[in-house]
Amino acid sequence: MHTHTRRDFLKIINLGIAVSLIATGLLSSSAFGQDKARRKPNVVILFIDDLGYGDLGCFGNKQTPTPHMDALANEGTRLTMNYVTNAACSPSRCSLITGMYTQRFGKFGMARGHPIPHDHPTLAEFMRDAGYVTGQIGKWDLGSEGQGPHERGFMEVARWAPSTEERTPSGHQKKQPYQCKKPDGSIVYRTDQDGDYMVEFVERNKDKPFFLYFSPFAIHTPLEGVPQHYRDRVRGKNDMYGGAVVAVDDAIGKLRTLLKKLGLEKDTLILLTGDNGPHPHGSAAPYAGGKMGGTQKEGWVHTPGIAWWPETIPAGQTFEGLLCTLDYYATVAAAAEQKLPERCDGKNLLPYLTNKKQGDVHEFIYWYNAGPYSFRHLSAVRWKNWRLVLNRKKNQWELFDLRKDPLEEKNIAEQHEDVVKTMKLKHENFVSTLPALDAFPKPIRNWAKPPEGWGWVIGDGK
Ligand SMILES: [Ca+2]
Repeated sequence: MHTHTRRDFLKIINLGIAVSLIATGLLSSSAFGQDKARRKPNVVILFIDDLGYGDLGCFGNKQTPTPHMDALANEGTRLTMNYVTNAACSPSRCSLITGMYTQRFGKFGMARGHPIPHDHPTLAEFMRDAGYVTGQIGKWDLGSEGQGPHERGFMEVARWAPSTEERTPSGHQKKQPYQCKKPDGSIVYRTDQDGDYMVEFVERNKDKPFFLYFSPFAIHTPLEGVPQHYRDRVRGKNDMYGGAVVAVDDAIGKLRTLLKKLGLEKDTLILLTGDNGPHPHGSAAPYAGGKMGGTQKEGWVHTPGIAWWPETIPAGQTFEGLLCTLDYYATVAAAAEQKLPERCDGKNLLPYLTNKKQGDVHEFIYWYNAGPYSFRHLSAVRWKNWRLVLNRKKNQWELFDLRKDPLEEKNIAEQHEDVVKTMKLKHENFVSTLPALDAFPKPIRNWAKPPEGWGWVIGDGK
């Protein structure tokens, strides 16, 4: 009943928007007005936890079969210079959901529990207010208490399924986060459940524009509990990690199959990426680095990207321009034909993906962490083929040509003093635009989480 009430309300809201658009003449000049068969596009963001640049077949992986993500790449565009500006999990999610360099609101590093701005719409609030049904599945890991997905714009939130626990040999109870116990006592693998939630959301909302943020816990550690049938599909010994990737691919396959069945392929924009570089069992190839000990290298912040929107974004393309996940907000806003909020740092990718513009989307991309969690602080700049990074132990800037030296083995700062000077100056200028470290209160430990249980929280996202 609750759902129907809200849907009726939404119909009225949508009708109101349509009437006002017609009245102002906006609809007649829009893509929807020119082609009556065309509806406002659905948007799906597939944001995979710890997905490395080299973890997918379409990005060169030979061990792990990922046919569904490869199909998205073949039917869409691969983004080969796709960056997260603030790894790891929590700041990366804040970047995507706010479209802002998170340091602008005081989140200089991991800083779990640091609040996201109250006076700036999350992408979910933005899309809800644009007339979309907004849905979230999986891990949240951003904002402080009171800023859960169901409180910051997501109208339909999949509850976080309870984990099972087992007793270790030493007698401790240990959670099994990928093994979820259903009310009937049966066990379901969390990634399978996340895929089923995706199907439920799309089935429920197929007749209206929807925005889905799919952020599964996979392929984050612990590397355990992956069903054998997924592991069996991986070549080589790395089958627990690879099997987790295969399971994500199968979940995405459920979405692909459903979009095809419902005839929604041409009306749906999908953006896929990872929140940070891989666990040591994963692959950042051809780059080095990732989470744990690899946070100073390219592979921690350079993730695979795929943009898919049949008949709008051409099939089989590779886009090599520099871009970052801050651009996803701007791109989604453009797809929904909405004006971007003022404080967003990203740019609309659609002119680049449809070949109306060429080159780098951002001439420079910056990394700057400060405050606690210093072991993984990163100060770096990307420009053209260059990567300038502060070696924290030596307190000196090092320069690498990623095209010739993707593993960053040869520091060529001395041979290119002019390049170093330009990039250092740009980095200083960027840092000078950020607030002081002590301008915000310290993060609280009570961070926001999705509600626990089974099924959905359905409301107004407030
Ligand atoms: Ca992560």
